[in-house]
Amino acid sequence: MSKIFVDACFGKDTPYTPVWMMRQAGRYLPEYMAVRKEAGNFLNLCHNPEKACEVTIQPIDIVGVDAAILFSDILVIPNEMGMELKFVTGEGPLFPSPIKDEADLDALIGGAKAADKLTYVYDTIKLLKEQLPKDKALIGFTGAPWTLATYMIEGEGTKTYNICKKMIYSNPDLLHKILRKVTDVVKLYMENQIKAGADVVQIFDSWAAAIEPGLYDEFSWKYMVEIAEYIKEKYPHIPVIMFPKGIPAFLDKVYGNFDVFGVDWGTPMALAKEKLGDKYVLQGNMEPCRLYSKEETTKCVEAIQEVMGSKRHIFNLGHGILPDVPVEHAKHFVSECQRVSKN
Ligand code: 1CP
Repeated sequence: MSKIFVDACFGKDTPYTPVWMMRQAGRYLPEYMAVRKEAGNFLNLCHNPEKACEVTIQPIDIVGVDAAILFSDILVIPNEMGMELKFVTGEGPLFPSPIKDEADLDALIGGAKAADKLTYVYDTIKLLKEQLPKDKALIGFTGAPWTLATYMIEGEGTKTYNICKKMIYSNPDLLHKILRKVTDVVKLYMENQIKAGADVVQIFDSWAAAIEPGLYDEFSWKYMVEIAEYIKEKYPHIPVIMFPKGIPAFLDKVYGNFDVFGVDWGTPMALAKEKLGDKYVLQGNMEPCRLYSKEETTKCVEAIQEVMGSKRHIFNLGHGILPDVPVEHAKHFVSECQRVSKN
């Protein structure tokens, strides 16, 4: 059975423009909170394929999106490379022993040894292939090497990125060694997700904007492109989505073999279309906080539709949905995207 989401990723005509939301399986859904409570904590939920599968499917059933994104987290990768990981309630992720020097990096597990430890992710995907409606696509994902490295070096989320930035300017060789080791794991991790049944994969570079535009290729984009090209060469039928957040100054320099470019909410869709619309299908890009108002949501969906005109487009938010958005408003966003784009 053909999947409207996969067709749209390849720029084929579809009955309407498909829609999903970044972070669609999460805390704004009471049903998610119930399963998370049963699991005890967030990492237990990621490690439990039955429960991870259940929360992956919730937004399909409850909100009506056209694709499911695997329930997991980008940080399971450094965790399985050997870095202890804690999720501190209310404060987010914490690696108590971040990478300080080459010896710390050398102590981490690399390549297939690390990628093959993520069995709970592959088991979740296999279960999802049995349980997801056949017309819905399953999106696998990873963090970009740079975004993963920010947590591995800083030890936690950061506003200033000062430790990573110090490394960019004073020890770039070590940063490249970290990015190389992570890239090699991520290539195999993506491949394993595809072998388990992922229909599409997305690379999240959530912290792209921390790098000055002139250095973005060197420290992030080229590694993302290497991952995308590895996948496209071996699995040309699997669409690859790149989502670098907050880099409008880099739009002129975007290159590489992938299918969909994820546009963040700070980049006007018309600008992205002008620069990249001929080369890539575009995904995005409503400012997620518009979800607080149904009227503002409708206005924005109509404006994006006006620019994209039901061609070479996938509706999404321009970053993740926030936990205090009413579920009704998320449903409204999804149905409005499907309504305005109907052929
Ligand atoms: O239940 C909870 O309280 C945990 C909150 C939570 C959830 C629901 C975290 C911790 N991760 C997730 C799931 C998650 N993370 C998904 C699930 C699938 C879906 O989208 O529905 C995905 C794709 C991610 C990816 C992720 N994790 C990113 C990239 C996407 C983005 O939003 O930019 C990043 C940066 C993370 C790190 C992370 N994990 C969790 C938190 C709170 C964070 C962000 C911390 C920070 O701001 O630095």
